[in-house]
Amino acid sequence: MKTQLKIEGMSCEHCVAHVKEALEAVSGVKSAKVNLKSNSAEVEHTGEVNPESLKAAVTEAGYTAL
Ligand SMILES: [Cu+2]
Repeated sequence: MKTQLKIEGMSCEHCVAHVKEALEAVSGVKSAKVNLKSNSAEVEHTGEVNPESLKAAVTEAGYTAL
């Protein structure tokens, strides 16, 4: 499964790495592609992952996910 997220609050590649790490730490997430220019993330995960938990991980890392 794939989930697209809008990410707010990223300003540099460090932020991108931080968000990617946070998303990939969620159990059931296979990979996350985070794009600074489009302020978005594409997360590939198993069906057991609730999109809300992806947003929560981004929030915990200090950014905003929509
Ligand atoms: Cu940054």
